[in-house]
Amino acid sequence: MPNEALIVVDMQNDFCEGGALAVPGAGAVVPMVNRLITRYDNIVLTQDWHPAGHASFASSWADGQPFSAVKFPYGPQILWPDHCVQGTPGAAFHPELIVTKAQVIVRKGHHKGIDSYSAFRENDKMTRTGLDGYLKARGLSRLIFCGLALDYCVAWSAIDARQAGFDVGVVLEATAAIDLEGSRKRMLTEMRQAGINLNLTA
Ligand code: VGL
Ligand code: ZN
Repeated sequence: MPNEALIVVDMQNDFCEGGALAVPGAGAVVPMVNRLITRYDNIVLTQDWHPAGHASFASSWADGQPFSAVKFPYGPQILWPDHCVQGTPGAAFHPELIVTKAQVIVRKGHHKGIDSYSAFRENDKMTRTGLDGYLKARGLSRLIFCGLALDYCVAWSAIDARQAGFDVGVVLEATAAIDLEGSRKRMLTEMRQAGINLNLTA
């Protein structure tokens, strides 16, 4: 469909097996995502792209513990292991991902003090990435999401997309979750409540 875009979220080495923030089952997602990429005409890739010493890294704080929840000026934030540092192999796309068809790559998390799970809006809920304007300028009104991680960057992106007025679906079998303290189940519920179609297949 000419008004559809596939949004491939954070298919990067650090989120795959052996990476700094490996998502269980990520390797199996790659062929599923590639199947979707061959099927869609309009492709957006997102890339988590942090400067060294990013505020979301536990190592940036004196007593920072990876996977602990802390309070940032903009609200709750989870501290993560160092990951997807700009220009490092961990920040590169998985070597088997079909990247040639992508028309745009949105990099997020590049402001040192603000994390960005969503590809539309950073975690302060104010700073915008510009993806919304790009999609609307191209007349792309129906968005299909896949990639990593289901319960963080995929879910936050999909929910923001709904709030921005897009028709949204997620291909669950082309995703994998971090599942931190029930986050997978919680975000599936939030997505369903937001009117996101979770019944698409690869
Ligand atoms: C992500 C945690 C930190 C993701 C990115 O891609 O879901 N999660 N940075
Ligand atoms: Zn990140």
